[in-house]
Amino acid sequence: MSQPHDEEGYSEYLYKILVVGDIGTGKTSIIKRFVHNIFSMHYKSTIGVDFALKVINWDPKTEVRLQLWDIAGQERFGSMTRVYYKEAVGAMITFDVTRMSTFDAVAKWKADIDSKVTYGPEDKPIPVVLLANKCDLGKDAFIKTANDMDKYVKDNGFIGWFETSAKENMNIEKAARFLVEHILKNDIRRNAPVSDTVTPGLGKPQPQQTTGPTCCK
Ligand SMILES: Nc1nc2c(ncn2[C@@H]2O[C@H](COP(=O)(O)OP(=O)(O)OP(=O)(O)O)[C@@H](O)[C@H]2O)c(=O)[nH]1
Ligand SMILES: [Mg+2]
Repeated sequence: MSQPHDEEGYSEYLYKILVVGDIGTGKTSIIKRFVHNIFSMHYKSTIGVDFALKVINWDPKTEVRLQLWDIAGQERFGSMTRVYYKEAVGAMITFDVTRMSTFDAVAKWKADIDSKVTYGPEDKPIPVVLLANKCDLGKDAFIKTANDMDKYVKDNGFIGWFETSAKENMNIEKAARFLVEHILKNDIRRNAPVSDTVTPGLGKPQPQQTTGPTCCK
């Protein structure tokens, strides 16, 4: 594979990011806000997996393309996640601050990711950021204190956590940038030129694996 730098030192990176978390916690809404800057209260549950591409001009010489895999909450009970997780280099796990059960499920999602996807020769866990979503529904709705959350993420191997709101557009970009910083620092897949992995002209990237899932949308 060629180096990602061209003659002028311009680099493009493509990273596959998983967005997981229990049903209705706001994964699709977070992605729609991040990619298209739109939000709707209308709930249409994702079936299987959906995709979105977000291009970030990281700095004048670096473009980062995030291929976001929006995995349906109901997939925690299915058998496809191993296939969906393949070659991911980072993840976001969401929970709904008004529903304790969705927070309880966070550990299950994290364990699922850690057991099914790693990076590098040492098989390190991929960086995962925790999103406490729907924080617009009120501070009182928040089910953990900030100190508890700091401790929780440290104890459970997350790189960090953010209170987010897809509705109010709060902290989504910040959380994504934080994750990308870690991915870049890890130097994961830096040698993969974008032209090898992105289908030109398609807003919706194709799944990278050949034995992959049927995309259900
Ligand atoms: N108030 C509020 N509502 C939100 C927020 N994010 C999502 N919602 C609402 O929560 C519901 C579920 O959001 P989705 O984004 O579809 O949730 P999901 O995690 O993709 O759900 P599945 O695809 O079923 O796994 C929708 O009615 C959204 O409008 C938020 O930040 N604040
Ligand atoms: Mg969804």
